[in-house]
Amino acid sequence: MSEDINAKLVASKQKWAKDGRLLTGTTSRPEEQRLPPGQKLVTNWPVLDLGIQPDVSKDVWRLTIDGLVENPLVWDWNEFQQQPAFDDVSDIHCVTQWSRYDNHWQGVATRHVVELVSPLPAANHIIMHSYDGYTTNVKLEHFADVDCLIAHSHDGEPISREHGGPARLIIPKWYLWKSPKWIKRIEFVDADKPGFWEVRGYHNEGDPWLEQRYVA
Ligand SMILES: Nc1nc2c(c(=O)[nH]1)N[C@H]1C(S)=C(S)[C@@H](COP(=O)(O)O)O[C@H]1N2
Ligand SMILES: [Mo]
Repeated sequence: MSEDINAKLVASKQKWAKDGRLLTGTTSRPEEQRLPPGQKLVTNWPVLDLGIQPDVSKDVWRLTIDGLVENPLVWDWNEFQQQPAFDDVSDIHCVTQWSRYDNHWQGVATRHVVELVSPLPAANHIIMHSYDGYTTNVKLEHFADVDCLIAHSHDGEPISREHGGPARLIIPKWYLWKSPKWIKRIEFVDADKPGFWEVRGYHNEGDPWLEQRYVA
């Protein structure tokens, strides 16, 4: 991890986790409700990260997909663009309490990635690594969900550098810390490994409907 991460910001978020801030104690998903418990709707799009926003131009960008797979691969930007296009509209929910509805994402479906690389039977989790040193972990089945993608565009515009451009993951069913910006490597593994926030008190999964913000 780079040393220029914003240590103060990390420490204060870690304290929030420890104190269980923002928890409302909700444990079910009401059918009619769109806004998860404890969230507030926003129409802007806040920026949250470790304080480093790597400048990854498309000509140096590479995405490595490896680990326990039959066909590991490295894409440059052109190869990434040549993959079947996928687009989807989803809501985003950040653990710091804001939600934003109807985000239109365009990119490449994670299901397509899984089909291409062909995971070995032992692979059961995904570790995602970013250009700023950030990592986060999800189960393979969650990574491969129908609404997940490696996105290059948001609401019709290329994803800006501050929001993780040129490409970031989008895993809409989890809080947004599970959606790494500036994606660099997608690693298939046979044992779960908590990522940056998961070792600092955040929940290992992160379902907004179950308020899986922090570990109790
Ligand atoms: N590479 C990277 N991805 C990251 C982060 C980060 O620090 N680095 N922060 C996470 C967190 S905690 C949040 S809430 C979202 C914020 O995404 P946004 O800035 O586009 O709103 O990015 C997630 N992905
Ligand atoms: Mo976050």
